[in-house]
Parts: sequence; structure tokens; C-alpha cells
Amino acid sequence: MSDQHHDVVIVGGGLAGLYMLHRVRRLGLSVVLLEAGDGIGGVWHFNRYPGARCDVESVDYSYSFDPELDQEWHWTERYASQPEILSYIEHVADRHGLREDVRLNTRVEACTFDEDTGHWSVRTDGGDLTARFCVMATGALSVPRIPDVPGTDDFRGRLLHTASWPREPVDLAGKRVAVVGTGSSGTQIVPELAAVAEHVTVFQRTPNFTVPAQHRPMDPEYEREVKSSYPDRRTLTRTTASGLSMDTNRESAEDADPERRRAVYEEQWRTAGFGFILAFQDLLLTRAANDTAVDFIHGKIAEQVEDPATAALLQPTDHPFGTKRPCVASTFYATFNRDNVTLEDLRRAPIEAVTETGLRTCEAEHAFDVIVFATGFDAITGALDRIEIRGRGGETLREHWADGPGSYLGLAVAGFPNLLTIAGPGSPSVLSNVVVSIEQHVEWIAGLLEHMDATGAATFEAEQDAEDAWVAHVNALADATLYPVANSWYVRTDPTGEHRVFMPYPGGNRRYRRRCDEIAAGGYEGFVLRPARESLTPSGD
Ligand code: N01
Repeated sequence: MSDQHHDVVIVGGGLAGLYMLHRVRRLGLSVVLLEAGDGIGGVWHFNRYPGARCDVESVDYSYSFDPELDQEWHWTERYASQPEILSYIEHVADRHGLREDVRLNTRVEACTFDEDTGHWSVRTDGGDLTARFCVMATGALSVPRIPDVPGTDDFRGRLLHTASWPREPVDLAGKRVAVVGTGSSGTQIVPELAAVAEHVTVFQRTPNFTVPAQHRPMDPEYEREVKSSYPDRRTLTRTTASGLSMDTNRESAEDADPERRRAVYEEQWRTAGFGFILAFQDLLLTRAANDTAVDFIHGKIAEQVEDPATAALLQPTDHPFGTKRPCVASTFYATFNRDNVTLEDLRRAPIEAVTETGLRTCEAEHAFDVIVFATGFDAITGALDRIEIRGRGGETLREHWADGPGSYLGLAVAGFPNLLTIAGPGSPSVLSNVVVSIEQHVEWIAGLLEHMDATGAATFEAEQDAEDAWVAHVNALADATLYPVANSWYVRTDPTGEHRVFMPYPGGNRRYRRRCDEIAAGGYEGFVLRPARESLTPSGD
């Protein structure tokens, strides 16, 4: 076969794709990783806005598969900044010699399954290739969402998006800057911009809950402590529901007496960062429990923001705490005490258009030199939607997902043999420490490929019933929580509004991992594994 044929094609060169590449190579299979960007790192390559950093402690937001690296690598801060995370990813790629199988600047346009050969044809903007397996490591948060506002081409200033920030420094000193969006990206970038810009105007549609990062330089004593027990810590993150190195407090917020409740919240606020959400086991289960967290955070916002009207605008009231991903930032709220920062309420005065000189809301014209969209991503399915993926009978993935994204375990889709998705809809992905999820997915996929090799299977395919049951299971789990109450990017609704699918698996990593392991141990229940056909040419030669 030609050098354009591989056992495995991996699409996407972020944390998921690179680890998949490493594992596939260890299986002795031929592999190529295709990456649209001009560098590896995925979201950490593109998401280089000022203040970008992870919101899970770096000692946990990192690969666990290389224990020697755990000992050698030094994180300089509690939450690593984007440049440090990118240099870590590059270091891992070099350390394991991964780059030789990476093709940069190669955008995958289409993947088509050939039922006669059992191979995938992959069309890219740099030529075509074929493979037995396609692994889509395209990222749950990788396609920037650009607001549908008229006039963006008319703006004479600079228009930027946090998720596709320029590589070269952007000089914002003395500039009038608009930031649209107050999610994780918005809450991280606003304090950075406020420190240099002449004025920052923050356009907020929905206030979000922001918990304190308690960010700080790495304490050498803490680092020593982590390193001395790293294997145990890694085992813990693999077994907690969240993939964090702390588990949910088993107490109930509803049942706790007010003094105890307050003490737990204060302690979590002071120490836990994102883990604040683990303060009580029922926070995402009942309104009464959740309201106690909402009241506590509202109080904290009021303490930090001097102007009561601004504080009130920043206090979320439209969704329970945690049903949209909480933001983790240190100085977001206090930034509104600065003279050069203003908050605009888009609920009261929506944006009508981008103009030549700035933004026009239904109430006023605002002049800006720079507009920053911190408007997030076409989440979870966005990158897959943009590739024309055709499975059996020529059906596209978009067609298959017309009523909502169906997937078995978040890993495979019925009618799309030998196609795997990492952190796809139906996997814990964005509801967990995503690196922990990624490693679990990759290792499970590697196990599947090994099993197929050992049993002589040529193709695997999720059964439609298994897929339907998994989607129903994920949504039943979500319906038992407060998650569906929020209007969030966790939910995908079809254009008619009839079908709402809650996409990430909300049952926790531990339970998900156990189910995946059971399925593998049971001979891949819910999958059909078919033997090689006589006509199939052995791969890799
Ligand atoms: O995106 P978001 P993000 N007009 O979707 C608003 C991860 N992440 O990039 O809520 C006006 O959360 C939107 O308003 P609304 C993390 O998983 C992690 O901030 O839709 N406003 C919202 O305020 C995170 O959850 C890190 O009403 C519009 C904001 O834009 C995920 O990425 C850092 C609008 C978008 O918030 C996404 O975070 C960054 C419109 N047309 C990201 N459209 C860390 O590790 C959207 N908005 C810390």
C-alpha cells in the first residue's frame, strides 16, 4: 500500500491526539496525526489571550502516563499559564518523539468510509490518504463561536476572539476596549486588559458564577509533597467523580446547620478553586441545596464589588450554581472597582450591530479601538460538524445527528465503523478534569485496537440500540440533576427546538470508567466486531 495508507489517522494535535499517537505507536501500528494549526497543542496553541490559564491545578491538569516526567517537570504556578502549558505539551511531544508522525497545517475536510475495503478515505487540504481507523481528537472546545452580529466587517478597529488570539503581542495600552462575554475566558481576560487599556467596557449577557482561583506561585514544599506521593495522587484523580484530586463532601447542604454550612463554604472558597463545587453532595441535585451556594456567592460578590448596582448585575439569578461551568478567576469582581472598567447589561440593551467605530446597542453608540469577543465555542460537536464525515450508506454524521448527537460512550457512533471520538458527546469530557478523561478514552481505545488485533477483527461498530440507550442514560442522569435547568452549551437543541440532548456524561469519571471497563471485559458489549474479509488488504504494507 502507498505511504498514504495508515492503520490509524488521528485528527487533532492537542492533549488528546498526541497521547493517542503515543499509544498507537506503542501498539506497533502505522499512524499519522493531522493538525490544522501551524503548531501542536490544540486549544492551548490557539487560546493565547492574556490571562489564559487552566482552572484545574497544573499538577493534576497534566498527563499521568509518564511518571518520570511527573518528577522532572516543574510547574511554576498553581494554575499554569497558556505559554507554560504549551511548552509542557511540546516537551512531551519531543520527549516521546511524536512530531515525526505529525503533519501540521493540514485541515481535514472529509472522511468517508468505504464499505468495500473497510477503510476510511480522508480528504485534507494537503492531499488524500486512507486508514483503517479514524480517531477524532478534535477537541470539545476548539471552534470559536463568533456572535451573529451585523457589521463586523465594517469595524475600523481591531476585532479579536479569545480562542484565536494572535501569536504576536497585541498592544492594548491606552486603547478603548470592549469585551463581549463573561464566561471563563472573559473573566480571565478582563483584569489583564483593565491593567493596560485606557478603558474596558464589559458587555455581559448572562452573569456567571466565578469562584476564586487562589492562584499563587508554586510553593516548593507543596511541590515536594505532591511529587513524593504522585502515583497515589494520580490514582485518586482517576477514581474521583470529577478527575480532581479531591472528592465531593458527602454532607448535604440542605441538612447542614447554617453555621456548619457557612464554615464549609468559607473553607472551600479559601482553598478549593474549581473544587468549590464539591462543597456538598447535593449542590447539583436540589434547588434548596443549590440556593445556599447561590446566597453565599452572591454575598461574596457584594463584598468584592463596591458599587451595589454593579454587584447586583454581576450576581447570577437565571441559573443554579454549577449548571453552567463556573469560572475560576482571582480578580474579576474587584476589577469592576477600577475607574477604567464599566459593565454593560446586554439583557437590558442588546447589541444591534458592530459599527465602523465600535458597538451599537439598542440604547447607545459605544466607541472602541478594539473589540474582544470572549464568546466561547461551538462546543463538543462543533469541530466534528465541520468535517464531512460519511459512514455506512453515505450517511453524514450531521444527518445522523439531525435530532441530536448520538454516541455510544462518547466514543463511537452507529453506522460509522472504525471511527472513534475522544471526549465526544456522551463522555464526561468537559464535566471533568479533561486530561483525566482523555487518558481514559485513549487507553480504552488502545485496548479495543489491541483486542481487535488479537481476535482478527477488521471493523468495530456501535450498535444503534446501544447508542440510543447510552444517550437516554446520559439524559436520564442529567434529568436527575439541576443541569438541564440552565441554558448552557452542555445542551444541543435541534433547529426545531424539539430535541434537546444533554451532551456531557454527568455521572462522573469513576462510574463512566467502570462502565467502559465492564464493556471491554464483556467482549465489547454494544459493539459489533466483524472479521477481516478476504478481499481486505492487510494494513500498513
Ligand atoms: O465561553 P463561554 P468561554 N452576545 O461559552 C457570551 C473552557 N475554558 O470561552 O451565557 C453576547 O463559557 C455568553 O453569554 P451567555 C471552560 O470549560 C477554560 O468563556 O450565552 N454575549 C458567555 O458570557 C469554559 O467553560 C478556561 O448568555 C454572548 C460568554 O459569551 C469553556 O472553555 C479558560 C454572545 C461565553 O462564555 C468556555 O469558556 C477559558 C452573544 N452573541 C475557557 N454569545 C480555563 O481553564 C456568547 N456570549 C480557566
